[in-house]
Amino acid sequence: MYRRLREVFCCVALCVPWLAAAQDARLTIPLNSGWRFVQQDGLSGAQAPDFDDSHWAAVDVPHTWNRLGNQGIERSPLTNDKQGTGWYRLRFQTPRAAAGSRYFLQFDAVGAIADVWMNGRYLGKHAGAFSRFRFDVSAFMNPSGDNLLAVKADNSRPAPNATTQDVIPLSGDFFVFGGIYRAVALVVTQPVHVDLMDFGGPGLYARALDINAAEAKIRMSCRLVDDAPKARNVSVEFSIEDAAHRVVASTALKVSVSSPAQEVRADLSILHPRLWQGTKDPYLYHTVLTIRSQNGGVLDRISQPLGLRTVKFDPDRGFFLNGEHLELKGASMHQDRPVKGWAISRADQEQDFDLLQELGANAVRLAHYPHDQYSYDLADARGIIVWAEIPLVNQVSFDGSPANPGLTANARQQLIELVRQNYNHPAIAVWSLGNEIDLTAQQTKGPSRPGELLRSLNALAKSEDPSRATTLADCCEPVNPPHAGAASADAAAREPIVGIADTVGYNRYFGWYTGQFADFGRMLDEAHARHPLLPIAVSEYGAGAALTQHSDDPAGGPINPHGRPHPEEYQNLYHENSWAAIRSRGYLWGTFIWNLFDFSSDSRREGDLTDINEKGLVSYDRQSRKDAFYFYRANWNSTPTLHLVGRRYVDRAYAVVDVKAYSNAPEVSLAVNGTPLGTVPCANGICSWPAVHLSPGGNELVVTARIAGRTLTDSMRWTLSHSERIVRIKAGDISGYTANDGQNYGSDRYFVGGNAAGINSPDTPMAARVTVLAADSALYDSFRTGEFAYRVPLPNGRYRVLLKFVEPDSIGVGDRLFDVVANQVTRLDAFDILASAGGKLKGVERSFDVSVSDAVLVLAFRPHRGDALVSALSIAPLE
Ligand code: GCB
Repeated sequence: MYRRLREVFCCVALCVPWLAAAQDARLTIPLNSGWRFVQQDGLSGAQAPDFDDSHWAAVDVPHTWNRLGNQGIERSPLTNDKQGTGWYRLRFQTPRAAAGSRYFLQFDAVGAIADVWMNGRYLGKHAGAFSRFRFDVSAFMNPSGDNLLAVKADNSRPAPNATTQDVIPLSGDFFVFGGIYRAVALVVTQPVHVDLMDFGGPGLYARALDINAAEAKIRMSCRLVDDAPKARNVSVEFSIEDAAHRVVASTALKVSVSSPAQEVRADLSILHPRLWQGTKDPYLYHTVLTIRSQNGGVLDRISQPLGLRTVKFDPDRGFFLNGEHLELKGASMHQDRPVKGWAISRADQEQDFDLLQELGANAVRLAHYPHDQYSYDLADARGIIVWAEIPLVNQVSFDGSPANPGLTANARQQLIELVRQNYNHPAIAVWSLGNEIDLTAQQTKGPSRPGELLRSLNALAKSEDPSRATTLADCCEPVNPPHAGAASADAAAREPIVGIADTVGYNRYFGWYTGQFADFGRMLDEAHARHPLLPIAVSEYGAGAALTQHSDDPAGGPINPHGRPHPEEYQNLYHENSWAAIRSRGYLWGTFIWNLFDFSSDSRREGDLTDINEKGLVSYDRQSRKDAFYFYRANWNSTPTLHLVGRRYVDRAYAVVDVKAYSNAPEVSLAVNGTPLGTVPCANGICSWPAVHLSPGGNELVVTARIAGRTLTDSMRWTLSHSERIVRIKAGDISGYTANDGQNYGSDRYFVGGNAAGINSPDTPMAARVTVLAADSALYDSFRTGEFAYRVPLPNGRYRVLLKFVEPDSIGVGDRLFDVVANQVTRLDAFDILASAGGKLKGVERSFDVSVSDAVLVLAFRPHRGDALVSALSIAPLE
């Protein structure tokens, strides 16, 4: 009883520092407030205690000097993308502690290299922006009790001869924020303590040797150190507590400890163990290690999470948790936010996990580097399976040569840190060695050769943690014949990396960067056939979406993946198709959407944002869930979901529209302006009402459904600010256009057949773009071509049809001839754009009048020679 009371007391003591001090157990003092900061390259001498920092800014950590990513197509003046050095200084008092206490500085992460001084003396360097690191500062504390801590943080852009030249990541589609962007603490221990100098790890590790219904055998090991001059005997108590903190297993050993860290282990067993079962039951035990002196006093005590589970990857059947198949539906996340950058709070991380769970995901890829410990804690507590990774991204050298010893050492260090710091998290299923390390093909020194480094990292991960599988994310596996997404020309220049790790994830973007939606399933099947023994996952797939850019039909024009616009509706189409390809492939061990959140990337000028990758299902500020978020919610989450799609596209271009809702209801009813328009079944979360007629003015759309005995409703307002008798179409364009005369053209819509194309290909740089000679040249910059028709719904009546044409190709008169037939009557006969316009890239118009009597105008474009082509259609009533 006495002992139990002491344990309770020590547990309280861990949480309340002054009690801890009184008890002489470990004391963790946050050093987050009261820092001084300056961002200045080339500054020297700032580590000296008497350096004058009075003009520096007063800051608290977490902190970064960088600020990146804003709304709008211009970079905000508040942006700070400065990569270089920032200095931090903190004065603090030595806490009251027993004589002989040991002091450790603990940094949860500094971007990207930290040099640290205490009281003017150099403690050392840590290279790598994402891991926890510590210094033993016992010999550096000032006897006067006044201490000055100085930190130089350096996030110089990696380049040959830069300070970061051997620090991973060398590159990547994310910004490396500079500064002390996670917490700092001073840890005070007794001379006998659990080793804190173990690559930032907790010093206490546990793994299951065997788990069955009757018993779980757990091996606990710890690293003990005694910094006192002579060895002494201590009692090392290993115990396991259940979630209610009742001890369910324990053992104590008498150990003689001496200075170098020594490993002590014990095997414990839990009878009738309760498993950690993912979201179903994320039950957590805790391992507790208590070191006691011979008279029973607590010298050190730490606790770590313990979840009892087994994990298996099967090449044909996917992922198994505790022997049961579990379909892993996941998304990736980065760790940044507007203004705060990487200096995020626990509440931010909780919000991110809330959104992940609202989506219905049960897996997360914490990309592309170790995240804050708290994120892994959240995953443990909520039962989310984690893909954890080191920041080895895109390349292992600047010139394609194999990784040099410096970079190799850094990658190995960051991998050991990842594994040791996170070893005890049951949520982590797999260690990833890198991302798209096969991306860079022909470099100046020839093909990139990342294989050697990846193989050595794989062996290292296996020796650090034999219990977990490894993986890596591939972008560009060379295949023969090349699949639709692969750049075949440089395939030979890539060293194959698939198969180096135990499993693989494919990063693929069919219908975005490469190929068509339909290529995805085939590519996965081919990969599965090529690697029959390799468990494969989809580690990334995604498409950008801007909240303010919209399309009347996202299939109506090409998308420019690297530019603007990125209509929200395209992301919907992308995910509807991609998920359809993925969901049926039971051999995949997991799938991860790229990305749950928009994130900063300083090279991006896309959608309606600057410096942001907007493939998130949720906006950078977490305030807006994009429509595609609800598509997954409807498919993945059993919580009732009913969401009208397109609520941000309010001012509609067309009176006749398709209405769509995402829902997990079996059927949903729609009413527009109070008129019921029918109940439709929902398939794969999609419920559609084609050809809904809007009225001029405001339109109230309301959907209702019964889900699990509840009535759900959702509504939105769309306006039509012109007569339903006016239809203006910008052919071949995924987005609409307001002409110089104020007329509003919708994006390409009502077409049947043909292909969308443009005068300039989407990735033509601005300076190299050609323009059409016309009063409003933008109206001609896209077109539909081939043999095609438009079936335009219109109220019966008489209309004038105005068509706009341009000849984009270097062809001769007579090389492109086509008819335009309106409701069976030929209106343009063997029309020759070049001849009519008087030259290439010159706009030309033709108009004619038609009668509509069946509520539809069919305009057929029928080629005689070459392809038919039209740039814009304007249909307006005659009377
Ligand atoms: C990728 C990368 C990821 C990028 C993503 C994209 O394949 O792994 O870091 O952000 O593509 O959006 O292009």
